[in-house]
Amino acid sequence: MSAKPKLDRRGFLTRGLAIAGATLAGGCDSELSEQPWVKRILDKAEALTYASQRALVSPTALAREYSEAEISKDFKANGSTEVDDDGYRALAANGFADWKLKVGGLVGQPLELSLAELRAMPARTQITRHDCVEGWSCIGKWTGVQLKALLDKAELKPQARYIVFYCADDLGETGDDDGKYYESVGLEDAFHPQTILAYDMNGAPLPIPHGAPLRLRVERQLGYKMAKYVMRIEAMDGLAGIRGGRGGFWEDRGYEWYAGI
Ligand SMILES: Nc1nc2c(c(=O)[nH]1)N[C@H]1C(S)=C(S)[C@@H](COP(=O)(O)O)O[C@H]1N2
Ligand SMILES: [Mo]
Repeated sequence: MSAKPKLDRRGFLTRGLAIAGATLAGGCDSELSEQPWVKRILDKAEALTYASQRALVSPTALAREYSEAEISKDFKANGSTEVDDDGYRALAANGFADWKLKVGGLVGQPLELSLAELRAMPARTQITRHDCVEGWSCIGKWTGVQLKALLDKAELKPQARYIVFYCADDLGETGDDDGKYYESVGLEDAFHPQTILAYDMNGAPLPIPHGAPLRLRVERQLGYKMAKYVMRIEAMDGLAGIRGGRGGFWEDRGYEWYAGI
């Protein structure tokens, strides 16, 4: 078991339940989300998370990193596992050679970067545990570019308070942008050294079920913050004007914006 802080209530409860549930095959525990009693306990833990995290654990502390031997053999894919969009499929068919990440909003220097250009930037690799709010965890190895390096390159403006990630998948199935997945983080997480845009998973190009060609890893937060299929990043001074106004697809549907673990 990990040496996580005692105050990590959700992690503590989740791991305890995982042991009780004894569904640890392949290094990922699952099935827990099906249990209403698990959901009730996690809901109660939610209220404690933000207060204890922000008051007593530094937001700049590093998330635990694991060894190669601890990588989950079968990392669960969750939420969207493909993108039902012709434009995306065309990009995928071509190995994302024509794909470009757009960086805009409150920046002095808007960017459009190809995968090759992202891969040419300094890379960071980290082996971390992904904790889904549904009650399962998997350990994976992620390689990508630090978000801070991208924001520096784009000359982030001082008015910027949030970084918003726009994804390709229409999880809400509205057929327009309203149903598309999106997420956002504050500047502490944006500048955190373990906050990366990953193009490799476990030493190979990021597979489509896990968010190809690029996904966010924000290791101090829960799984739903880790936007997959990221197409565009925008620096903003507020979140109220974006879609449901609460800073993310699941946040607009009631989840906490600050999902610290
Ligand atoms: N674009 C997009 N990003 C997403 C999701 C999604 O459905 N679409 N699901 C989120 C949730 S709830 C989790 S737990 C993780 C799952 O990542 P994985 O498929 O690599 O396990 O992605 C997160 N990011
Ligand atoms: Mo999740």
